[in-house]
Amino acid sequence: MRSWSAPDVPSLADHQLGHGPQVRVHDTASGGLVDSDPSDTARMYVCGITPYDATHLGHASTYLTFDLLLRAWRDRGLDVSYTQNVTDVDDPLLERALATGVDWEELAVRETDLFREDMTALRVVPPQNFVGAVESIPLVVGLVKTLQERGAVYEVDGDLYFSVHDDPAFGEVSGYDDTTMDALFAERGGDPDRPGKRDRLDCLVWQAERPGDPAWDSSLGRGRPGWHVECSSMALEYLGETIDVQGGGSDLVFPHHEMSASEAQVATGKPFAKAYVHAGMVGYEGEKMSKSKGNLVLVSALRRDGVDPAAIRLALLAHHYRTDWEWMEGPDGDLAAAEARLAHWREALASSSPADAAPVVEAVRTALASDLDAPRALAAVDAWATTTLTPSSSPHTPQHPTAQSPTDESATDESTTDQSATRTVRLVLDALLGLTP
Ligand code: 5CA
Ligand code: ZN
Repeated sequence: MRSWSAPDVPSLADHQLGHGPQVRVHDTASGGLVDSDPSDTARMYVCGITPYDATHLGHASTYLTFDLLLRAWRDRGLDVSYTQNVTDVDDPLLERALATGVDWEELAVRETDLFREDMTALRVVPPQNFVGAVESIPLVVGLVKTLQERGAVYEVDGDLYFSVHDDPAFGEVSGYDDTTMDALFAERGGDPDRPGKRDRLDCLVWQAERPGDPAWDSSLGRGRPGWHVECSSMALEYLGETIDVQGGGSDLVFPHHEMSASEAQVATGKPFAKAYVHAGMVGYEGEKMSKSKGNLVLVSALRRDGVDPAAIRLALLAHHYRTDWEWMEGPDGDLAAAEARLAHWREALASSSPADAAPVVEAVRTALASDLDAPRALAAVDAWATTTLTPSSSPHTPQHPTAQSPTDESATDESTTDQSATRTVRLVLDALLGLTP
C-alpha cells in the first residue's frame, strides 16, 4: 500500500561532518547490546499498526525509536531497507468494526490514513515497503505451504497450525519459561486450550472461513491469515533471510516475535534476525496505553488542539526507548517540558553568538550509537543552548553577519565559526533527531 511522504533528511557527511560511529542496540534475544553494522544495507522490519483506532502516543513512541535507528544507520553511511506492515485484517479490527457498525475495510482505510498523517507530522521516515496483510495473502499462503512441506503444519477442524517445536530455537527470542509463555499466549490472542492442538503454544497460520468474517480463496482453502505468519512472510519477501533488526513494542516479544521468528527459521533454516529490538510501553492513567482499554492520548487529537508536532516528538524522545514510562499532563507534564525545551533551543538558535557546535555533533552521535540514547542526545543540545545563552561563559565565536539563514547554501564551511555553529546544530537536530526547531 501507499507509504507516507518522506521528510527531507540532510546528510552530515555532505556538510563535511563525516560519518557517525558504529550503532549498538539492545537485543532481546541475547539480553545485551549488539553491534549492528551490516556492510552496506541495513534491513529492518518493524511491526506496524492494527488500524482500528488512531495513532496513540505509545505507537508514536515505538515508531520514533526505529526512526532514530534508521537515522543513526544513515549517518553511519549505510543504506536502510525498511519494511513495516499494517494488520488490516485481524480479530480486534473486525470486532471493533462490528461493535461500531462500521465496515471493517473502511475502518482500516480511515485509521491507516490518519496514521500516515501522524507519521508525516512527526517527521518519521517512511518504510520503502508499507504493506497490508490483505494484499500479502499470497505471501502468507506461500510461506504456509513451505512450512507444510517441512512437516511443521497440521490441521484442526479446517484451521492450520504451526508446530512451534519444529524450530529448535523456539523460545530464544523471549527467553521465557513455559509458564510465562503459556500465560502470555492466552493473554495475547493465542488459544492454548483448543482441543486437537498438539502443543498448547502452536499458533494459527490459516483460519478457515467463519460465518460473517471476511475470507479469501486460496490453495489452503477459503479463509484468512493468522497474525504471526503475516509478519514473517512479509519480512522474508521484502527483506530476505536473516534481517538486521526485527522491531516493535515490548508487548510483541511473546508470542508475536517468537512465533514469527520460528516460522521463518523453519522455512529457511537460518536465523530470522540478528537483533530483536523492543521499545518500552508508554502508559497513561496508571496502565499501558492501549486501544483495547481506551486510555489513549492520540497524536491526531493533540495536533487538532494546535500542539506543535515537534513538541510531541521531543516529549517522546525525552524518554529512553527501553524504559516503560507514563505520559503526564499539566504544567509539569511531558508536553509542557518539551515546549519549554524547544523554546530554550529556539532562543539559543536565534543568538548571534552561538557556542561551538563540535561537542554537540560528537555527543549526539555517540549517544544515539549507544543504544539510541535520545535523552543523552537531548541533554547535549540543552548544554549547548545553555552555554550559548549564558553571557559570562567562554568567548563565543564571533558573529558573521551575512550567514544568518540556516538554509543559505552559500556558506559551505559548517564546522568553523559564528553562524555556522548554529547551522551545524540545526543539521544535527534535523538529520539525527528529526527536529527542525
Ligand atoms: N499490528 C500489530 C503488530 S504486527 C500490532 O501490535 N499493532 S498495534 O496497533 O497494537 O501496535 C502497533 C505498534 O505499537 C506495535 O509495535 C506495538 O508494540 C506498539 N505499541 C502498542 N501499544 C504501545 C504502547 N502503549 N507503548 C509503546 N508501544 C506500543
Ligand atoms: Zn508484526
